[in-house]
Amino acid sequence: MGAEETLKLLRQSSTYVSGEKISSSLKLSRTAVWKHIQSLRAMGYDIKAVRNRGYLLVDETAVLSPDKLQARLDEAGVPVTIDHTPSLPSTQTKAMRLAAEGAPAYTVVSADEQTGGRGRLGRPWSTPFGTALAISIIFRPEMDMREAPTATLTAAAAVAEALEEMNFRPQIKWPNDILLNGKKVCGILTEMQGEASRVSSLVMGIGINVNTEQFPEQLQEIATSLAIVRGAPVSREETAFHLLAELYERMIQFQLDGFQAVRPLWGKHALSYTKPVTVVQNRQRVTGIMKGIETDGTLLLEAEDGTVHSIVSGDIEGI
Ligand code: BTX
Repeated sequence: MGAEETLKLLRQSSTYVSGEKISSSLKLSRTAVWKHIQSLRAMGYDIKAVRNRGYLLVDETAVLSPDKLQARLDEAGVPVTIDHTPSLPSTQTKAMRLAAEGAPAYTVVSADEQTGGRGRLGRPWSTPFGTALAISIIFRPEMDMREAPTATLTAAAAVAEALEEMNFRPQIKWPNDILLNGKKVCGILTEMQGEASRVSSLVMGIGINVNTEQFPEQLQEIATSLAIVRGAPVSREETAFHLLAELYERMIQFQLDGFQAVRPLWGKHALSYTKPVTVVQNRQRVTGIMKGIETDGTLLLEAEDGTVHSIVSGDIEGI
């Protein structure tokens, strides 16, 4: 409670606010004010402290305020409900549990840090505290499990559109990587629950590197962030807003008119390859020229001998 009030006072001032002023306005001891400043810093707020002057809120770009984000989405008519926690093992695991317990569509689980973030096939996904977006959204579409690949492509198109709205030039690498300058800035994980072939819930997990500056060694060559590309910090809240608004709109389009309605957008952002690529699928490798995707999301590869392979899932090697 006191931390929120302290933050309000700091936001209202463009210069330093003295500790005395905060403690008298909020009727708190100087020690309590200091503790609130420490907890705000731990949440990612950049607060400068100078003796005899007080405290100054320098930069809020690192912080995602769930209340402000929710208010902005409400105002824009995006009917999602944000369920934000500072630290979670994985937003995806929590969202899958909530979905199984009956949570409504458009529940958005988010976190400032994931300690066990996961990608496809059990691969790890890195989400250091306060620098990235980790979001999992529950959808309850009327769809068949076989449509799952196109739901993932729809999410990829939505992410690319959202980043373009923020003046980036994203490229989609089939099926679900979003690249900036040839490096991965976002990953998408789609998981489902259902009976027989009907889907009862579809949970989309999206991780975007927003202000990450230093990646673990094994990612340095392949990963980038919005801040690295822009050369300046980028607001996580702004990024989350564009992402959720786009994702909601594109998923509605997908449910009403199918993937064919979203496909042109996917195509607009898709990386096109002139040289042959190798796709790894269940430890099998197929090399060929990419001929685009089919309406069900499968990748078409024309091998050297002219045969065309339809690839349902896999990873394009390199690039
Ligand atoms: P993927 O299997 O396509 O990619 C995983 C691979 O990406 C890893 O093996 C590693 O090489 C690389 N990688 C890991 N972390 C990063 C990173 N931060 N930036 C760039 N490359 C990285 C992609 O799986 C799907 C990722 C979904 C992540 C979201 S975050 C919210 C939700 N919660 C959760 O646990 N997962 C999803």
